[in-house]
Amino acid sequence: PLRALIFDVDGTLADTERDAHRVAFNRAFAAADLPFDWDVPTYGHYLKVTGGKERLRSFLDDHPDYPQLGDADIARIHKQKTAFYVEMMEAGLLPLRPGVERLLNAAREVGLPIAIATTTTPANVESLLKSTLGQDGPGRFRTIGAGDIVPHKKPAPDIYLYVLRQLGFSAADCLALEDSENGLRSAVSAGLATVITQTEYTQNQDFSSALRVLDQLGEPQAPAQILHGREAG
Ligand code: XBP
Ligand code: MG
Repeated sequence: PLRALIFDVDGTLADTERDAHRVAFNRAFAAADLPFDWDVPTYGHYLKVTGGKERLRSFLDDHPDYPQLGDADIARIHKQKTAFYVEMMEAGLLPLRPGVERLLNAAREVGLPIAIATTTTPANVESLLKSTLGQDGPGRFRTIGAGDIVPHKKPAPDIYLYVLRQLGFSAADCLALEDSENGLRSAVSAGLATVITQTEYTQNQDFSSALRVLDQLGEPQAPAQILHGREAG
C-alpha cells in the first residue's frame, strides 16, 4: 500500500533555483563586496553540488583568482543569502509549480500523509510553504527533513532515510517526488520509487532509474497517476 508521499522542495514544489536561490546568492555576494555574480548558466553548472555552502565552496575551489573564504565567512555569507531568500518568499514572489497544490489537496482528501526531504535550509522551506499554502502550510507535512540535519546531502540517501525513520514507514510503501538527478539518486539509494518532474535546469539529466518522468504535475491525470499508479510504471 502507498502510505506517504515524500516531496523534494527546490525544483519540485516550486521553481526556486534560478529566480530565488541564485538571486539571493548574488545579493549576498554584493552585500559582502565579493567580485562575482552567478549568471543563469554558471548557476546551472554549480547546481550539481547540492547545498548552498557546499556550492559556494566548490565555485571558489574552481576560481583561485577570486578572494578565498574560510568556512566561517562562507557560513556568514550563506546566512545572509538565507535572509534574502526568506525576504523574497515573504514578498510572495514565487508560486508552487502547476498541479502541486492540487496533489497536496488530493493526498489530504484520501488521508495520505505527506513529508519533505530536501537539502535546503529549514527557514527556506518554511517561508516557501507559508507564502504559498498559508500559515498552516508547514503543518500539513508530517515530517520536514531539511538541510544540515543529516551529515551527507543528496545524492546520498541520508535525508530520505531520516524522513522514512521519522515517518515509521518502509521505503517500499512510499513514493518520492523529485526534479533532479541528484535527488533521484538520493531517493533511489534509500529504496524509494520516484516520480520526476523536470525543470529547465534538470531536463537533460539521467532519469533512467525513475518510475516515471513528467514535465509537471499539472496534467489532468497526474494526481490519479501518483496516488494510484505506483505499479503502473
Ligand atoms: C536544493 C539545493 C539547495 C538550494 C540552496 O536541492 O541544492 O542547496 O539550491 O539551498 P534539492 P541552501 O532540490 O535536491 O533539495 O542555500 O539553503 O543550501
Ligand atoms: Mg530539487
